[in-house]
Amino acid sequence: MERTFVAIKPDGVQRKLVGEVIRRFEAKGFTLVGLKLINVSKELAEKHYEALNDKPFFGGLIEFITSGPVVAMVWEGDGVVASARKLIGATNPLASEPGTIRGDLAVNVGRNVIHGSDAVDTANREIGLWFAESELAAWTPTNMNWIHE
Ligand code: DAT
Ligand code: MG
Repeated sequence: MERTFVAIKPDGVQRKLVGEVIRRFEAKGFTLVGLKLINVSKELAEKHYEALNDKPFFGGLIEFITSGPVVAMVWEGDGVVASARKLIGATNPLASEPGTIRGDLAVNVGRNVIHGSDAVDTANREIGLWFAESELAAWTPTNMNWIHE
């Protein structure tokens, strides 16, 4: 089953949006298989955002993501990687569609509440970076037959 990495950034935690974000993923029909609240080290932040290390905003991004606790999650489901990106919305919240998390809850690209992996291979890399295998729980929700035919 496909998995993706999702993180509620320090702004989302400070703004008490953790429940709101989890509610949306649960209501959609995805399954939570990993969850922890952590202060992110500079080392982990830099590895996570490695692909952006030549961008002018990289320093600010690392400072932001390490500025307070982050809720790191792994969600499971058919097509969850691409679907999570749709639930999350465009990177710039002013361009995100209403109905998306960023579109409904944010206004600034540097305070866009949530991260979601952008592809299946990225998701696997990010899950491995943030979680030990022993921190992930494989389980089958009892309502599965009411979500999938
Ligand atoms: P996304 O988080 O939608 O996958 P990304 O991977 O391109 O977007 O960038 C990672 C984060 O970096 C993004 O959520 C917010 C920040 N960021 C991206 N572009 C930015 C910009 N032009 N100015 C400031 N921060 C930016
Ligand atoms: Mg990205």
